[in-house]
Amino acid sequence: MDRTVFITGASSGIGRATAELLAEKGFRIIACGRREERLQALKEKWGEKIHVLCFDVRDKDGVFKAVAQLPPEFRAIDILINNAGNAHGMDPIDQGSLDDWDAMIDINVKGLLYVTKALLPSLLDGSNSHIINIGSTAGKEVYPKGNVYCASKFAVDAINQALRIDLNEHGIRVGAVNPGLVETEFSEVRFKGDSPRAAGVYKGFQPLTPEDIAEVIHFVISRPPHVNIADLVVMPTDQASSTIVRKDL
Ligand code: NDP
Ligand code: 8X3
Repeated sequence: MDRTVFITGASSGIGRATAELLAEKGFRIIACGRREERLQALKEKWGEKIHVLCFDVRDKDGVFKAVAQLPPEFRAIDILINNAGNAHGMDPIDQGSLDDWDAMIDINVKGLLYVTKALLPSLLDGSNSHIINIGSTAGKEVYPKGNVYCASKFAVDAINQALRIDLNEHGIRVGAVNPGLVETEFSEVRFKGDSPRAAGVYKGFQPLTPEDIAEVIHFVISRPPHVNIADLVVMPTDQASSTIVRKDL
């Protein structure tokens, strides 16, 4: 197995677990994020299979420069996993912070588009290329105070469909994996380092782990070339919808 996977947001959570699982399965990984030391730790663990690429997905020029700097052995990308993203804040819309709104639209939507655009020449060159977009149950159902985060994930859903339509004639597979509640640094970021509040999100029920989603992503990318899993929702058993979670508090 020598396919090359470009993963954004590989420094933490779902992206890191996916980078680790795919490295173990023999894929070559381009591990992206802003926190270089975390990505270097991945490289130290997995060696030559990992190439570290540090950039902020909001930085349009930085994205294209980073991709242009890939060494020859990592230039032919087979699989793009658009995973980088976060929620910033959780407020009723009349009290929302404009900076939080900018962050979510700039990272989750525009950043995903920049990375995809930068990699399309390589993906179009390949014969079995695949794009996986990490959406969310928040991109299927709006929940109270989810407003702009949900909007950003609804946009990911639309972009996932649009890419599949526009790239159909090129034979590129495009699909989304939409997780429900996964315990990662997601809520730490959303609540700006308020750890007790973040931990509270996952109390009283069994959330998904990042490894659960990594396994699903591996399943999706290891289907035969004629099989495209277009849109997949994965929730903890204790979760029935964005707002209905069975808790034993
Ligand atoms: P984490 O906070 O653990 O990981 C987020 C990753 O995104 C980090 O690696 C971070 O890297 C990267 N990232 C964030 N902002 C930027 C940026 N501006 N430029 C480059 N990279 C960035 O959260 P998750 O693993 O949970 O989130 C991963 C994806 O899964 C997100 O798209 C999220 O919306 C989605 N998701 C999460 C769910 C959950 O319950 N946890 C459920 C459904 C979807 P760094 O900070 O080093 O740049
Ligand atoms: C993350 C899932 O429900 O916290 O996308 O918004 S949720």
